[in-house]
Amino acid sequence: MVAIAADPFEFTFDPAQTALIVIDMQRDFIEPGGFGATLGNDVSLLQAIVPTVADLIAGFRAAGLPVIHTRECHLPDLSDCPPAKRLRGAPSLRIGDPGPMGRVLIAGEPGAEIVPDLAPLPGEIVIDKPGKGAFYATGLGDILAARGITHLVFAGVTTEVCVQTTMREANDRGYRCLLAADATESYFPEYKKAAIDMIIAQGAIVGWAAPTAAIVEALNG
Ligand code: TIU
Repeated sequence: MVAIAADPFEFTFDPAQTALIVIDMQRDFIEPGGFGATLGNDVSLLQAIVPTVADLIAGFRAAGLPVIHTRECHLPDLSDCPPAKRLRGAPSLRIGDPGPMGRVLIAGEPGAEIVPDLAPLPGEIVIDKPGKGAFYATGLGDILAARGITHLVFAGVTTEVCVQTTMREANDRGYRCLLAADATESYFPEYKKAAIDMIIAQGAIVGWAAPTAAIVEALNG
């Protein structure tokens, strides 16, 4: 077992039963002209964590542990995109509309790809998900069960939307969940802080949080 100094208390795990889940580090959320920007957000905040997420991924790869990437995106015919999602609010472009990085949030379009600095290696698992949570309507649960994974480390965007939703899904399924606090970001810094506070409150009611450097050192130290 390995131990990491974490909030609200030490996180212990067997590396052989641990995987990294990198949530939605896609051009559509991180680059101008994509889904995040169409919702009115400043994407530069999210760009800033790319090197830290790269360090975390490198640490898992160096330790020979699984790296699982997710992408929020929809089928080209939008059959997996509820109208309640597509018609929400007043974005400048809706899901499926043509934009500067292809059709917004559609699988196979340039905007739905993971940013080049964090590109999955051949053989790494990539989960396309229609919802905010990575367990909903995907094979993630079966993939983790087949590999005997019991502990999950999380990174990616955005903290209070897809990352928190997925951590809550995982927590309810019995996984022990650690968030790499500097490898996740929100368009709203106050929501990032609030999400982490909620996750670790009440004795890790959803999970733990620790810095990337501590996680990488524990894996490879
Ligand atoms: N809008 C926002 O903050 N997030 C999303 O729509 N998806 C993810 O968090 N990936």
